[in-house]
Amino acid sequence: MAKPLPSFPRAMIRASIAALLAFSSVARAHAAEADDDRALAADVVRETKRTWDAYSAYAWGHDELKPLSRGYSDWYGQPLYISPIDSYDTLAIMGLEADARRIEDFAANDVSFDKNVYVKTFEFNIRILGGLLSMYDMTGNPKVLAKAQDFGNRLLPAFASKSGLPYYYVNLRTGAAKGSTICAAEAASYLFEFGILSYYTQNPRYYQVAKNCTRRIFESRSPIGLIGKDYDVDSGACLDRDSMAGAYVDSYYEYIYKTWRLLRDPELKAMWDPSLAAVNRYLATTQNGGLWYGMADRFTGKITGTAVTLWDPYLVGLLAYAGDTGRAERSFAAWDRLWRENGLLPMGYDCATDRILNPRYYLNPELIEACYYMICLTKDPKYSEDLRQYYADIKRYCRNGTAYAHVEDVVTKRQSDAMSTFFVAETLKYLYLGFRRNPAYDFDHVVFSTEAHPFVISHFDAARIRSGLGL
Ligand code: DMJ
Repeated sequence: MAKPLPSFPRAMIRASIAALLAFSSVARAHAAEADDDRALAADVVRETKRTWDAYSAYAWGHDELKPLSRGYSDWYGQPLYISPIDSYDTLAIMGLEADARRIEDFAANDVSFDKNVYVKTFEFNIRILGGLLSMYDMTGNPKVLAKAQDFGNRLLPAFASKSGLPYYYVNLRTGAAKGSTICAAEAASYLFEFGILSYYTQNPRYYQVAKNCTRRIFESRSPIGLIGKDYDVDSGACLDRDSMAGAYVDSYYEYIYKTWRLLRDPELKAMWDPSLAAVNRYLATTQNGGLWYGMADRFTGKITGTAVTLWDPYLVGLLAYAGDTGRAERSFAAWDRLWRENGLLPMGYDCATDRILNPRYYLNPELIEACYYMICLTKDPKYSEDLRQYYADIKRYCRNGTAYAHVEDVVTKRQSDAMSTFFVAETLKYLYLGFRRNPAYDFDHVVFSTEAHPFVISHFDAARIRSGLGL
C-alpha cells in the first residue's frame, strides 16, 4: 500500500517559496551585474582605442600626448618612445591587435636608445625596460629582447657607484651618471625587471646588481626593522630618520614581494617577512576610524606624520596579495571614502586632520589597481561596485574631446594639458581587467610589475631561474 505523502505546514511552504524567490532575485542581480561589467569592459576598450587613436594622430613616436592642445611632449626634448612601449601590453590584452603590432614593429625595428640624454634611472627601468620585457614575454620576438638587453646595458652604468646604489640619472649614450641622493623606491626597484632580463639572457649580472641595491637598503634598517627614505648613493648611508611605506619607498617593498612571487629567490622572502611585520607594527595608524599607513621615526617607531599620497594605496593590493585581506579591506575602505568624497583622489591628504594637502589627480592607477586585487582576491562584489564608481568618475572629470587629461584640482576638476603614460599602461588596464575578469590575468597566473606589466608565472622555469639569476 502506498505511503501517505507527508503534509507540510503552509508556513513552511510559504517560507521555502520566499527563499527560492529571494535566491533567484539575487542570482538575477548577479547576472545583471556580470552583464554590466562585460559592457563596461567593452566600453573601456572603446575608450582606450579612442585615446590611442588620439596619441597616434597627434603624438606618434613621442613620449606623451597633450590631450587639450592635441600636441605632444617629450620628457627630455627628444623622443624616447615612452607611451608606446609602456602601453603595448594594455593594447594587446584588450585585443587591439593592429595597434599592438604597430608598436611591436616600431620597438623592434625603429627605435634607438643611443641618445645623448640623461634619463631618470628608476622611471626608465619601470616604463621602458619593463615595457620591452613584457612585450617579449607576450610575443617571443627576439628583436624585442635584443632591444631590452640593449636598454638594460644602457642603465647599468647608473649602478657604478661605490655602494652600488644607482645615481638618479644616467646618460643613455655615454653612461655618465649624476644625482647622488636617492629615495628608497628609486634606489631599489630593479629586482623585478633586472631579474627577468637575467632570466631571458641567462646573464646573472643584471639581477645581482639589482639585488645588491635591495640588500643594502634592507641591511640599513633600524634595530626595530624600519628603513629610511633618502640615501647617499656614494656611501650608501641613509640620510634621515623618517620611515614610511608609501611614496618614496613604495616599490622597494613591492618588488621584494613580487619578485619573490615570480622568481622565487628565497633571500627575498627572508627580507619580506620582517619588513612587512615592521610596517604593520609601526606605520599603521587608525585616524578618524580608518586604517592608514603614516610616517614614523625609524628608531623609536613613533608616528611623526599623517600625510599620505595617492600613490600609497598600492599597499592595499600588496597586503591582499601577501594574504592579509583583513588589513587590506580596512585600508581600502579608508581610501574609498576619500575618493568618493572628492570624486577622484587628491595627490596629498592628511588623514589625521582630514585636509587635502595637494589637490592634483594625474590619472594615477593605485586605487584602481588595489580594487582589482580586491576583486580577484576577496571575490566580494562590493569591490566591483567600487570599480564602477571610479570609472564613472574618471570619465566624468578627466575625459575630454580628444582623450583623458590630468586634473589640477579635485575640487574644481580643472583639467590640464597632459596625460601620463601610466594612464594607458596601468589605469585603463586594471579597469579593463577588473570588469572583464579574464582568469589568464589573475594572481595565480601572472605577476604585475609596479608599472602593471604582466609576466606569466609558468614562463619561468625553476632551473633556468637558478642559472640565469645566479642563485
Ligand atoms: C607609476 O609609474 C608606477 O606605479 C610607480 O611605481 C609609481 N606610480 C606611478 C603611477 O602613479
